[in-house]
Amino acid sequence: MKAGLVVVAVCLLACSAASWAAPSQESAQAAVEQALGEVATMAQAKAVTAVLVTLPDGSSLAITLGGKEYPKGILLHPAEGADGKGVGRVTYVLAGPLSKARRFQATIGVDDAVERYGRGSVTFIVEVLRDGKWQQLYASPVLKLADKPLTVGVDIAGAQQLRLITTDGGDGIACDHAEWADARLN
Ligand SMILES: [Ca+2]
Repeated sequence: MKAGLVVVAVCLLACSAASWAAPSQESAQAAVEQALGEVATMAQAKAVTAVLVTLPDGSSLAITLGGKEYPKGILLHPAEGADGKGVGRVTYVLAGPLSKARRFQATIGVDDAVERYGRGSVTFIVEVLRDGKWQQLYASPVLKLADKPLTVGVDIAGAQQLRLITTDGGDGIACDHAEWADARLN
């Protein structure tokens, strides 16, 4: 895989629940492994991972929140589970250089790309595994397409794993282009 590019989710432009392809377990694991490798080589720059929105034809779209483009970030579109609720998760093992990370920061919101459809509503949750226990460090309100992006900054010192979660905001996953723009560890 190219350095600096990790695909967590493949998202089609047509905005419906049926059109979105959930990442496979294999691709999610590959994303984590790539992220770890990348951070290992970019530790001095305090960078974490770069994830672009990649379309089926191989082209990429910049993440755009509130009219601002972000060259890096994570698209974590919730997927509908057997219970009908939409959830997306990605977990990073904070080993090696990552064990020195003290803060996780990102700008969160629903990508402007779904503006034409006039919908999209999600929540964002940050959890860490510390001393063998999962702790929730952050939970956003329901963010809708028209809402201003929010900034997340949490203390992750001493954590062994970092988990990012998005939910469908309680109304299904259609157009839920949930994005952690400029996600980084410091
Ligand atoms: Ca939703």
